[in-house]
Amino acid sequence: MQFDVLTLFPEMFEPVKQSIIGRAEEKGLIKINLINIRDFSKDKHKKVDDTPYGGGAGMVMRPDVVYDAYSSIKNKENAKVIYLSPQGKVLNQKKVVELSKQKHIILLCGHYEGIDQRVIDEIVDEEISIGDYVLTGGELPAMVLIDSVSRYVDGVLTEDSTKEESFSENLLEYPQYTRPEEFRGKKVPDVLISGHHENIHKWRKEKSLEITKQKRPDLLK
Ligand code: 4G3
Repeated sequence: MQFDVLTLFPEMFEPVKQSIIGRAEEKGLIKINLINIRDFSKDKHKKVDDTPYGGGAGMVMRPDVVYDAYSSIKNKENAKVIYLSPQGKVLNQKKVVELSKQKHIILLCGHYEGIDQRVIDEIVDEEISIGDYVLTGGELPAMVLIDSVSRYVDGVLTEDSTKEESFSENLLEYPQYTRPEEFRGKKVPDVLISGHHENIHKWRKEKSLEITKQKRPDLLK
């Protein structure tokens, strides 16, 4: 799966190249291309933004510069262009799984007060938000999307870690325990030590339900 990221701050994506996602890229399972929008400014000062028509605070990213950066991406005929913005539909696990079936995703990261509406209307297929709060740019949301979607690309994670995952069944995770068997007077639940796989499965399912009722009853509705 290929991600092309249109951004003014490609250096922000450095940490993504580490960890599990970095490993997946080394294995050739995913590819992350960073496109610096500033490289497409024709201005001698490499300016990418300007004052808003009609007045008001802040700056707006110019449509021509963003469009030229987008145009530089090759073989984008079947790509889905996503704009990360607080006005988008809020990302959830169902959407993450749906996006993981795409071969090619282009992520547009905005800054300042936003991007000129005309280039958004011209190139964007879908507007997505990672939650109801405002950030200084779309880069962190783009990284959240890359990370969450890449987990579902074949070979990135071990088989059972995504299958067993409670969120795909709309339930929260059951509690996990490891050694020591006793910690500050607290014992690991007997059933987990019993080796009785059927009972363990039943216990975990019950715990998932109990925790979801307690912490996120909205997920059961
Ligand atoms: C566009 C996304 C981009 C318009 C981006 C601000 C939060 C999210 C930006 C705009 C962002 C989010 C950049 N902040 N909740 N900031 O996904 O007003």
